[in-house]
Amino acid sequence: MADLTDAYNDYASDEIKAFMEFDEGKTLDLFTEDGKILGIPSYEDPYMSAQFLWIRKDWLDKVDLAVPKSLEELETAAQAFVDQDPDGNGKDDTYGLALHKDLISWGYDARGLFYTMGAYPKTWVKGEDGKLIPGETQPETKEALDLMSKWYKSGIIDKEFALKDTDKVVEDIVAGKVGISFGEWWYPNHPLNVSKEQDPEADWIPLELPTYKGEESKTSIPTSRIGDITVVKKDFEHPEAAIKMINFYQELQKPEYDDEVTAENGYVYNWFQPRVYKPDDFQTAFQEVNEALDQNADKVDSTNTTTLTVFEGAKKYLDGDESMWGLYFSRAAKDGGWATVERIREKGNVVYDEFAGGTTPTMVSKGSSLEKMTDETFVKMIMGSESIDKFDDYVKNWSKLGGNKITEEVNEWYEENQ
Ligand SMILES: [Ca+2]
Repeated sequence: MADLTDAYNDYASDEIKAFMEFDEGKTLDLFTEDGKILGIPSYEDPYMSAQFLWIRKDWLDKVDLAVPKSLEELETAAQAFVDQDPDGNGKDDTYGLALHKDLISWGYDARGLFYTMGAYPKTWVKGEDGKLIPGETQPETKEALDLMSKWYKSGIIDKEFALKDTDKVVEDIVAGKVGISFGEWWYPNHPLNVSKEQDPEADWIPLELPTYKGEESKTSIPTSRIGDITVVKKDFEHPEAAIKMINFYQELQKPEYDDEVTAENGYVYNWFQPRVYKPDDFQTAFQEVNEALDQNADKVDSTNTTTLTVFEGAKKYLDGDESMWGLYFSRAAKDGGWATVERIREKGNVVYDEFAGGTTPTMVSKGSSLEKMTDETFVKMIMGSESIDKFDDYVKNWSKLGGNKITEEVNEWYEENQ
């Protein structure tokens, strides 16, 4: 691959350079070897993956409980959602915490609960000795599974969770069967908006991860949410051409070109590869939209397309268009989803998943069977069909069946790339 260092330094626009600096150059560093830039990555704000929780405030009010701050208080609320008929229909038909068969997934899963307890299964966090450790085999993970098995017994976790996929859990959320879900900032956009449509009383609010043993909890976030990477063939005569194209496509994404950049005008390459996206578009939108709303402005002036979309939706919502609630409450509201992401960012309550090295050789040969063993063992332990005391056996098996080798490979990568 061609060395793009000079081309980048000489030709990349100030905006592209600002994109690369958004995460202090962390992502660009992944594609830099011996000081040479070999690829220009497009990446997203890793805080988009921050886990927190959504809870029904109207149910808390019904069972006469304050907004929970600690894990113990969350447990009390969740149990009340099981026992005290929060939907008031006289039937024993609600449960506490949304969960499904994939405990570590992309939504309505157990990541937020694990992170609350300092457990980081299926991520690689830096240990005290500076080496990366696999979260799934650590004692904190055992502790979290133990708590979940207790919650399964007490009905906080649905008895059918192991038979449910994300669609089924979403059905429960929408149908008013469950009052708490760990997850991300975008939930209001779907499915919480549908929950509100079904039941206008459904008042979902976001909360940062509860405290645990008196300490603030830290969500895991990836080192980087990498998209496409632009590279140039070695010995290509004009490596700067790639940089110029990146500049060009970035420029074209600006709202001022919206009328011009249409298929009729020949712009049919909207998904062409060298697009580098603004990593902080949601953060920028949140700030700009709130500044404009605070000043009662009718318009928002921005080169960030997301700002324009969010402002328009927020205005409509504030003028009474309920169909815009999801967009408003996920992206703009000061007590909404993205606002919670910003609070987590300000406090720095994150633990990075430090491994960004792709798939190691032993992951290729053993990774999927190890994951399967992990998933099955954890679900069995929660359901009580396998004792938590067997966790140490699980760790031994995991290590022996390829886990130790994978850990070595991951740390070899880390030594070369940190
Ligand atoms: Ca009920």
